[in-house]
Amino acid sequence: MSIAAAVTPHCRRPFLFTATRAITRITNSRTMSSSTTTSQMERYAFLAELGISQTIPQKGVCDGHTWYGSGPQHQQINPATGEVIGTVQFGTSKDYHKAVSAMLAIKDKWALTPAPIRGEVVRQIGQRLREKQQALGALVSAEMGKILAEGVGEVQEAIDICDFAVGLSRSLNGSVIPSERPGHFMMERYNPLHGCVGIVSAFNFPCAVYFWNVAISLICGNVNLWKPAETTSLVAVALVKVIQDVLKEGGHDPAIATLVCGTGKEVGEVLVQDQRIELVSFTGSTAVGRHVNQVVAGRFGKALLELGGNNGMIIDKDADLDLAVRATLFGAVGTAGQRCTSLRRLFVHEAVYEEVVGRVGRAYASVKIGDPLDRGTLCGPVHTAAAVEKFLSTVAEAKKEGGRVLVGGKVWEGKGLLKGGNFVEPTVIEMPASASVLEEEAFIPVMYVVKIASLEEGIRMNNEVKQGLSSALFTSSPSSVFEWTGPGGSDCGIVNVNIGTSGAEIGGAFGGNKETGWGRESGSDAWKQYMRRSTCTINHSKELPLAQGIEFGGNGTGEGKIMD
Ligand code: UN1
Repeated sequence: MSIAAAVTPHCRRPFLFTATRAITRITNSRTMSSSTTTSQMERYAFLAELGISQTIPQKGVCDGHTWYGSGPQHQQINPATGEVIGTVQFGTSKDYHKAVSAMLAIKDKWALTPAPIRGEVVRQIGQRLREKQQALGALVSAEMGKILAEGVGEVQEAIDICDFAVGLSRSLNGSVIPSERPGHFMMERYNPLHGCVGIVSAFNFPCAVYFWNVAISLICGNVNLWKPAETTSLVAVALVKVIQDVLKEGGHDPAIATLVCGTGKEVGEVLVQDQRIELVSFTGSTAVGRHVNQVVAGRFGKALLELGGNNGMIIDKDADLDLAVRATLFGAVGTAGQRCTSLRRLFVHEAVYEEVVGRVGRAYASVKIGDPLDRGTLCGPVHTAAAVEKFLSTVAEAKKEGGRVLVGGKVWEGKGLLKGGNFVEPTVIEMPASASVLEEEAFIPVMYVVKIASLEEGIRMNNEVKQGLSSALFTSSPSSVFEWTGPGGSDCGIVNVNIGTSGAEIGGAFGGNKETGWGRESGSDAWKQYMRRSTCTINHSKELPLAQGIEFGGNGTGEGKIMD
């Protein structure tokens, strides 16, 4: 199908992604003639509200007491323009050890603080995030490249998980279990971990994913060290400044949330190998996650993994196509295809295939590519120049495998300041079902469309890949809903119906199966991973009966006998 044929008049309304909260205008015009220091200062004025200097390098390590960093200076780049937004002085492994020592010094005190008091601290942090939401959202947008609505929405996700954690701090429920022995009481208790928690996060959600971990881990009574992605270190510095202000003003232990910006080699690797880091929560690629998993397992630590997704969506013949097309657009184009949950593989029933492809083409045509800080932009840049290369090689590979580019397929050349940006066209490629490119997750706005003859074929193709994060089915049939969500349905951690693959709420456990790593973060009972679980049996009788009816040495001979 050609692009012209792909454009049909069915698209009734513009596709706008807007955060649910009001968005303040951050920039005015994108017609600046040259990037003079003054205009740049004005464009990034929101940094001042976050205590970030555009000219003086930020220290990238915080042990709660002081900010330092003796590693190299790292320039933080706006992927839409190539401008340097600021500089962060990275930490070394020596700096890392200093931060861990600070955490160890206050670990026990924090673990003994009542959970609802820990919750109050997280409540205050959430409140401060609310006050700084617009500025933080703008920084996320400028440094990561996602559009402003999504940057602000990401901070909202952090606020939401803080609220969730506050409530949780008054439950953290264990259970009472009936004992088979008279005068005995059994219960499960959850205590803080003995060791520290290390959080290694990715560039694409530089704020929310950290908070999924730290908000929950804090109320669970743990001390935490964060190693953010190198390219989003400014967001990390800004967020930890917010947290540290709250902790210091409230007289709380400042080393419960430490930060070490740095490279994976210098800091990440040391963290993963460090016996004192009992839980490593890692978000990133499957390749690196495999390594993290092996190293942490080798020292019998706990690894919580959030790795690659290769998410599929089925549009069945009985689907509401309006909803399905809107969900397709947000899933595949939102965050320029750089969510773990982004839609990569669209399976469309042959009965509605032509119509869906037409509507999708029309919807894509309405997407404005541009500066993510500009209102109206729906697709910002990809995060790095390497991602542009990946885009080009992926499109070439897909074509080689018989793919037909329906929409996009090229690098997008920005004007003015945007000339320095990493832009590509959101792309739709029609693929034969057998193509091997369908098996790989490329973190770019490329979506493959495959025609299917039945729901069963769609489910089989959805499950055929090694990853298992998110999936969606559009249908109006109740029996299909139960087939899809049941044992013969999607094998993913997120199984949606009539909503897209991305944009999960914080209340559910977030994560995926198979090569996505089996981790669950955020809501539901994900908190249990941040705690040490004990089964406690308490004898309040004057006897010592053994379980399973065993009599052991009761007659003084030391011989045991199993009772009938
Ligand atoms: C990620 O891409 O790493 O469900 C997290 C979503 C967001 C979180 C994505 N709430 O798309």
